[in-house]
Amino acid sequence: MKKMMLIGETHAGKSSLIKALSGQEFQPRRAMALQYFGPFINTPGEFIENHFFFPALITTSADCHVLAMVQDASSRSSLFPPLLPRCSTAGGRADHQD
Ligand SMILES: Nc1nc2c(ncn2[C@@H]2O[C@H](COP(=O)(O)OP(=O)(O)O)[C@@H](O)[C@H]2O)c(=O)[nH]1
Ligand SMILES: [Mg+2]
Repeated sequence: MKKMMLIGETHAGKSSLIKALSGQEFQPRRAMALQYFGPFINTPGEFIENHFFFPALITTSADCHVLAMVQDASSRSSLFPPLLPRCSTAGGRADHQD
């Protein structure tokens, strides 16, 4: 099954997006842990807010086909570095055929 991992700051809207895409069955957990739900991998906001957790993000992303970077459109700042999308396709997923 193809997996989509969602990353983004706390309150960016990751859990709401999974809920919308999965038909409202998703129950987000408050615990600061990865949450697997069908094809979705939800990550805590802390994983992108604290560089201490970057290794966990990188390791988990190896298990997913799509990396969704969720950004609060009303926020004046973003933690995503401009070149992050290019880095995340460097592993060869970008030319994956299926
Ligand atoms: N206006 C607006 N609010 C949203 C949207 N998506 C999520 N929210 C609200 O933003 C807050 C944080 O959303 P949540 O999904 O818990 O963010 P997460 O911490 O990234 O999982 C909640 O109060 C949501 O109701 C959206 O598309 N528009
Ligand atoms: Mg959440």
